[in-house]
Order: sequence, then C-alpha cells, then structure tokens
Amino acid sequence: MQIEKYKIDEHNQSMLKEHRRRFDFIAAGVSDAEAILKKLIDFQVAIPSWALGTGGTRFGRFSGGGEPRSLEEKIEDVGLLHALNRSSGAISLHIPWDIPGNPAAIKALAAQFGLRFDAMNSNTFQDQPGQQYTYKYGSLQNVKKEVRRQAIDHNIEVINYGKQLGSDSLTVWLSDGSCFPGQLNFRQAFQHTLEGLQEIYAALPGNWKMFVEYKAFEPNFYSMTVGDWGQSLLYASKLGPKAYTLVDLGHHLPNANIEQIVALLLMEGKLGGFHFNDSKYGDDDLTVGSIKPYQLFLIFNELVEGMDARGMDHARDLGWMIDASHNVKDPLEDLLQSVEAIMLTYAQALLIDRKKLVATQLANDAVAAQEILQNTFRTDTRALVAEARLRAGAALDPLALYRNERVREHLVKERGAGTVATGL
Ligand SMILES: [Mn+2]
Repeated sequence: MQIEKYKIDEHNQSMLKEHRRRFDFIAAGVSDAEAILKKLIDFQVAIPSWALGTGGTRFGRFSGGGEPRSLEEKIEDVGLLHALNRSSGAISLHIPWDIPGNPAAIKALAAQFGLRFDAMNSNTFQDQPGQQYTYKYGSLQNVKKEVRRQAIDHNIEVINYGKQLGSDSLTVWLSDGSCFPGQLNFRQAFQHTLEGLQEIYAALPGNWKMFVEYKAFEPNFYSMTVGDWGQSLLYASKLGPKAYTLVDLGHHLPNANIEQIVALLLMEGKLGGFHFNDSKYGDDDLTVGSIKPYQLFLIFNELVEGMDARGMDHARDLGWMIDASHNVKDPLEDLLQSVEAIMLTYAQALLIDRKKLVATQLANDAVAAQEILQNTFRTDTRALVAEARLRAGAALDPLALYRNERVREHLVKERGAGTVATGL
C-alpha cells in the first residue's frame, strides 16, 4: 500500500486556505520562522520495526490485522508514514526479528521510500529457537563464559548485518540483572559486562557508534546491570569515544529529572541516542506526549540548549528514535501521533527566547524564567510544523489523510486479518 503524490496534493489543496490563515498568524509572531522551518524539515525520527505491529503485555496481545508479515512489508509501512509526514525517514531493525535475507535488495527497497537504516538492535533478552545456551541468568554478565561468548558473537553478527545495510550504530540494551538479593556479585557482573562490551566495541567499524541503553527495572526487579545513566556513562567512558549513553524516556524510576540527565550527558559529549515514548508508571511504551507533554518540552529545551552549546547538528548528531508499542491503537496511527508530538515539541523548544532565559537565571528570577518556559509551551506550533510538512511534500494533516484513504482496511485486505508482526 502506497499513497500517491496526487492524493497528498489534493488533500493539501483542500486544507490550504485555512492552513495559510493559521500559519500567517504564528509566523507573524516569530522572528526567524524560516530558520525554524528548515530545522523542522531536516529533523527525522527513526521508526523501530517492532512498533509496526500491535504491542503486547505479559497477559496478552490483540492483533489489529494487516500487520507486516516480513521485513519488506515493515519497510513499506515506514515508507507510508514517511510519505505522509516526511519526518520518519529512517527505520531501526532488530536482530533476529529482522534478519535481511538479501541485504542489497532490502537496502534498495528502503532507498525507494527515501529511508535509511538507523541503529541496529541486538537481542539477548530472549532465547531464540535452536540457541545453544540460555540467557535466563543474563547474557554479558553471565557467570558462565560460554554464555557470554554467545552474546558477544550475536552482537558482532548484528554489526555485520548493519554494515551491509548502511547503518552506522549499534544499540545494546541488556535485560541483565538479578531478581533477588545475593543472586549476583555486582562488581563481577559489571566487569563481565564491560569485557563483553569491549569485545563488541572492538568489532565496530570506524564510523560507527555504540549506544549503551539503561533501564531501571524489568525484567529484573532487584538490580539491573545497566540500570541508570550513571552506570551507562561508566561503561561508555571506559569503552571509548565511539560509545555513548542512550536515554529512553520510559526507563527511569518515577519522577526522575530526565531533562537534567540529558543536560549533563550532553555537557560530557556522551549523549548518543534518544528513545521517545511516554509513561504514567514505568516502561509503559505509550504514545509520545500523551501523558506528560510538559516533561517532553522541558527535555527538548535541554536538548536544544545543550546541542547548541556544543555546536551540534540537531538532525544528525544524535540518534532519534521512537521506542513504543502498545495494545490498543492502530500502530501506524500511533506512530503518526508520536512523530507529530515530537515535532510540535521540538518546534516549541526552538521558539524559546534563550537570551531572556539566561537573563532571568542571572537575576535569580524564578518567576520570569517560569513565564518564559510556560508561555512557549502554551504556544500552538501546529501550523508551523504543518508548513514544514507542506514544504517537504508531505500531508498537512497526515492522520486525517491516513483515515480518509482507509489505509488499515487496505492493509487488512492485502495481508489478512490474522497477520502478526515479529516483535514483542
Ligand atoms: Mn528503548
């Protein structure tokens, strides 16, 4: 299923007059609208292959139908999203769920849709059919050398698939840890994990990055071997300049000050990637901006401020990805909403008057600082983001067009009602 260009043009034409009115209104109040629009057009958020099917919980999974049955169909789905919003120009694969049978053909297919391959993801949190050793007691941390060897070899295999596809980064998320006090020697678990990561690091091509993702709890509930940003930063620092910390919004203890974490990691040049989602309780994997949009805004504020302080390219110098997948919505609609929430919030962060904010900080004026941030947060950036889409050749209202074109119905017809995408 693809959406032809003329459908997008027709859709845009029908909304153009109202859009112009709304865009002119916001543009009149923004001093550098053109520069902001350029940044919005450049900004791309990678879509993970596992978000294209319905997510499950440990209790059940309720497929919505028309899910992609193969890697080719996953690429088609991301191509469809990208055609609608021109902000989803990358796909992040997971091995072994997405092993490319013919990497050259897969690469060519992605290129047809204007997609590149974002970070590759390894999996040592599950046992795969036919696997020699179990990860029940961890992978890189495991007390048994043969298990650690198997996990290292798997990660190197993932790098090799990524090389063939033109990816340039590896995300390592480990579920390693312990469920009960006394189960694990913390220092030994750390040391084993570090040694494993060092071997994987040594296999990285020169231009690659390694992202060390942390998570506070789950599936282990007493300790996690990469449990917070301190531990991740410790690994990344010991590994070397190609290793970075990856922040996933859902991987913190409740009420963690994620914006402060982001600011300090950027200061140290060690923030490498970012996983967007939203949560009420833990790693809920809900739609970006659906629960705590103000927190997302405060995080973007620090991201933009910290990247600008280091002269970084917003679009290219960090890995941006959605990492969410849940039970209820059509996954493609959910992803359109998530990308929209990211773009709206990024646009808000670009609108913050930094000079004024610094002045309030130097004057210890907490009231004025709050006014600046909240006035910006309350600015409606929808027409700004829509204008960026229009200029990039995307739809003014991607979700409306998706629904008008009855995309899901077509996908169910094409693929069947009972298809289940590989993933969680
Ligand atoms: Mn993640």
